Amino acid sequence: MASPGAKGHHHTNEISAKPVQQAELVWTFKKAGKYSMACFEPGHYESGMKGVINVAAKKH
Ligand SMILES: [Cu+2]
Repeated sequence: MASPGAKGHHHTNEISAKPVQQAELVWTFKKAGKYSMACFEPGHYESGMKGVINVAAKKH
């Protein structure tokens, strides 16, 4: 994924880490549902580095 200032697009909902580094992205989902997530390093998405986050509705 692109880091700030790097070529390409950058969104607030993305994060990048170098090999062996760790990084954290905290995201608050406002609605239940299925959300797609993926890695956009060249070739990664095509290799299957993607998934779906299933956000369950809050139990009352
Ligand atoms: Cu990747």
